[in-house]
Amino acid sequence: MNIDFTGIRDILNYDKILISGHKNPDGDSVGSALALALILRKLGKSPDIYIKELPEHYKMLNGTEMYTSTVDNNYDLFIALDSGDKDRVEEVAKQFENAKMTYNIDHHISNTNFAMRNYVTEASSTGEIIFHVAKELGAKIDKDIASAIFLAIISDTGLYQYKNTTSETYAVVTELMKNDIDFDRLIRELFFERTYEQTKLLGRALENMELLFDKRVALSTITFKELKDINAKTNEINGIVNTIMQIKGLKIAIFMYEPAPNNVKVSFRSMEPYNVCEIAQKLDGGGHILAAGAITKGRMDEIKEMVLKLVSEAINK
Ligand SMILES: [Mn+2]
Repeated sequence: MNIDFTGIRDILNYDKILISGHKNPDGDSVGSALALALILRKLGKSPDIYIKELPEHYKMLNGTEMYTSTVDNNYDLFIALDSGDKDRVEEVAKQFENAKMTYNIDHHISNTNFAMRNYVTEASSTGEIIFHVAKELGAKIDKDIASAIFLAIISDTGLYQYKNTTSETYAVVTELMKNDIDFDRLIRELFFERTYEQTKLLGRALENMELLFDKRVALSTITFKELKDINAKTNEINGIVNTIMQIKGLKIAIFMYEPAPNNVKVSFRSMEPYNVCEIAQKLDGGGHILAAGAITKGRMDEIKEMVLKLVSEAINK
């Protein structure tokens, strides 16, 4: 790994340490923060890890009781993880400003080097960097640390399917596997497990799906009533749009549902060169070029018409 770790060992000179990932934490944010906290705990430190609310599907990791949403105002050292810029730690921005020393460990090439010390390099995930941090600090990787780093890596690489996966990533995973981690359980729980209601909901969504614009676009909807009938919670909706996007030859996948009456959430996925972020922005949403979304007020049929008009413009451009 091509990274200058000069000064990283100074972490051990501080006593009151706060570790933070980014807002709306993903698996890399959660896993790398937990791994670093466990590493520091092995070295005699008791860091706090800030998280507003730990998403349910990360609770399978050991050590998650270390996460807290109540933090003090004054820390000696603030370590920001997986955050490309200072805005990403907004919920603890005050703690960042107040800290005597700040570290920034991240793998986003767009990182703005916003801390006093910055350890930024291209890697599959922040978790992959934390593996090397453990070596630098002289901490022995154990099963819990290895599991947290493993979760970070599989989460950011989509189980090694994205281009950010490198031979170095596999080399790190090879080391992690020596710690007897429950990789099968972690992979299943993170990527494949669905509740009964989620499975019913997916079935209904696929049944409701229409193929449009010369088979280039697929759209599906779930109404508030259908959601109630299946007894599904709104956090069980995740991933339906990705399943739709798996259709061979599809360019744009759209999934719309009503979390509440007259409230419609729209999710988009696309293949290059189609930019669904532009479409989402016209609905006051946003996201990435190939994955975006919006929450809109109004009736499902009205919003669907609006969405199809925007999609038609984008696809016929
Ligand atoms: Mn990441």
